[in-house]
Formats: sequence, structure tokens, C-alpha cells
Amino acid sequence: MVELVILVRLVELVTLVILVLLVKLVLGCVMRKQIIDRIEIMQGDITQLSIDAIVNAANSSLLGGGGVDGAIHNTAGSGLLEACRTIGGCPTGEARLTKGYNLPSRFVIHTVGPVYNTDNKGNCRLLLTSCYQNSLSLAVENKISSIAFPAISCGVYGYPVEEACSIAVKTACGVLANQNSIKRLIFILFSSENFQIYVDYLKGIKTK
Ligand code: AR6
Repeated sequence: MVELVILVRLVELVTLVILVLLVKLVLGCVMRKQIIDRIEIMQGDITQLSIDAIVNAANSSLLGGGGVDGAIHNTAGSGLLEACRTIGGCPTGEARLTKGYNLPSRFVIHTVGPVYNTDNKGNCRLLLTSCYQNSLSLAVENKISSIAFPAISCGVYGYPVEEACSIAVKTACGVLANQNSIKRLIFILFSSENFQIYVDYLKGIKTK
């Protein structure tokens, strides 16, 4: 009799544990879908996007340069350069906000990615993660609900795109999981090769 009661209790306990695990699994899937549904991958020119904010892969002077930085300054016009002059630079991994001036986007978030260095990969990873985290923190503070990122550090600064892509997407997912004010987060890639790398990475996450 006593054995039977213990057996029943054990079955009840195992059923409860299985139920809790199932609920956790379903909730995890729903949450992951809610995060991934807010992320878009696009191919094109970031300067043409009519959204709240675009992110600039700048250098620490914030006074313009080539690549995406040059394209953003060219389209935004001299007002952006004047605003950047008053900021007085930005250390690697940090981010600063300006208006968008002649750009279709309202704001530009300038961040400075690391120059890739194979001897110091760990630090590069930390700094690139900070670029995404700090840019998104500025977006949240300024009630920016749509934001687009280029592939920070993947041009002149030489970061391998596959690695940079996983850092970018993982960091974005981590931030989106903890706040709901950002409704649309775009990764915009200039080349079709980089676009495909991001598309494949996101597909991989969705099917995990
Ligand atoms: N829209 C979207 N992506 C672009 C665009 C564009 N209009 N133009 C280039 N890209 P890079 P970095 C892509 O070199 O590696 C500057 O001189 C490009 O194909 O612009 O962080 C700054 O002043 C690449 O995949 O930035 C710094 O000195 C990605 O944007 C330095 O370059 C980033 O390439 C920063 O280097």
C-alpha cells in the first residue's frame, strides 16, 4: 500500500516536471519568435533609409572618412560635420547621437568599431559587442523605434564578416529580449555576399 502511494506521488512529480519544462519550452519559442520577427536583413545603401536612426561606422575623430561614413556625411551635408565637431570624438566601442540633417533618417548614431587584430580577437569581440549595445542603448534612451546598422568594422577595419555577423545578431537579440521600444531593427549590407551571410545566419537561428 505504502509503495503504491509513493509510486503515485512519483508519477505526479514527474508529470509536473514535464509540464513545467514544456511550458518553458513553448514560452521560449514564442519569445524567440517575437525577437527575431523584429529583425530584418536588407541589401542596399543605408543613406536611403527613411527610419528613425541609422548607425554610422565612424572613426574616433567623428569627422568623416570613407566607406559608409563618407556616404552618410555626403548625403547628410555640412550640418552633420558641424554637429560632429562639437562632440569632440568618440572612443572605440562607444556611440554618440546627432540629428540626420539632409538624410531621410531623423538621427544618426555614430559608433566606432575596432580595427580587427588577429592577436587580440577577444578584445575585438568585446569592443564590437559594445558598439551594438551602446548604439541600442542610445536608441532606447531617445525613443527610437526603428534603427538600421551597417556591418560595423567589416570594411576598412577588416573584421571577418561571419564573426561580426554573429556578434551583431546575438547582441541585438539580447537587447531586444529585454525591451520593447525598438520595433524594427535592420541590418543593411552593401554587398550581396555579406547580405547572404546575414540571411543564412538568421535562418540558422530560426531553425535552432
Ligand atoms: N550602406 C550600407 N553599407 C555600406 C555603405 C552604405 N552606403 N557603404 C559601405 N558599406 P566601412 P569600417 C559597408 O569601411 O570597416 C571609414 O573611413 C561596407 O561594404 O565603411 O567600420 C571610417 O571613417 C562594409 O561592409 O567601415 C573609419 O575610418 C561596411 O559598410 C573606417 O572607415 C563597413 O565598412 C571604419 O571602417
